[in-house]
Amino acid sequence: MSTVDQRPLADPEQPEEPTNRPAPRDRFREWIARPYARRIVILTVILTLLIVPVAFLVLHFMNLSGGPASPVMYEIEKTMFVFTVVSAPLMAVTLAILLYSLVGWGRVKAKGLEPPMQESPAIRGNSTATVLWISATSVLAFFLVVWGITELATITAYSYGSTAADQQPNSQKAVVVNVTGQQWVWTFEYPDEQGITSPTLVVPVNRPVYFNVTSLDVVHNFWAVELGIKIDANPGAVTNTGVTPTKLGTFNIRCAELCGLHHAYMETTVKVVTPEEYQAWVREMGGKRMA
Ligand SMILES: [Cu+2]
Repeated sequence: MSTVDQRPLADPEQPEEPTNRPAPRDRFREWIARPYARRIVILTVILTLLIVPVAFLVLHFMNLSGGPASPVMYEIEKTMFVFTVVSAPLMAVTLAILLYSLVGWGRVKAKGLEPPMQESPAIRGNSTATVLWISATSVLAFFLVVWGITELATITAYSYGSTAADQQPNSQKAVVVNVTGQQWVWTFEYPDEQGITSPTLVVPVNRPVYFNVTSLDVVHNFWAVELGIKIDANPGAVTNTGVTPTKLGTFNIRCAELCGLHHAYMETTVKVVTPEEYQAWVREMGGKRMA
């Protein structure tokens, strides 16, 4: 038995007689009456309902490692979640068609069956479907663009301290840290604390920290994961970013720019401590900051 479809293909140059075309509502009824269409719609709904809690769980498990440890990271995680939820139906319908095609048509082929005959006019060329698809995806995309630009402004304001002081989580004088990347270590220098240096970052909680970032050799990228800040470390130039840590704990710092053989091991930690612990650490490191 041949599995090659011998039916004549529709000639796109010769559309059906308009008088024979059913009304859009009837076409939709015919379409949804097809068993595979109904199964794909049901699969889409189930997958949408699955994707949202999975996204929530992923964020939850990410937070087990300590984040979000700053307002910036909180905004970033909120944005990741909103983007996932809004794109979930589109991801679901794509996955539903893919899964149904793989499983359903795989079974047809395995059993040596003929593919089902066309049951009603193809949805291709249906202007109602086209308009619905384009409007729905445009509205979603527009929402995400507006959300993204708004969040970007918020995050930039938090990171660079350009927000008015009363909108900052804390308006105290910033701790300044000079960050230097080199193959394959980070060094943190505190110019306001007699220039003490440390291979790990230690900062007080609820106080702005301002970073001057540079590199001694190639391009690196200073990424404080749970604090939600990330900026290039370029040789011969200084880049700036800032953050106000709002959670006590030890968090990750990584290099986020492929910089050579041991790039993957170019990591250290940031310890967010109480102001008293910070003073004690500064004294222990040789600084003499007054309380
Ligand atoms: Cu690097």
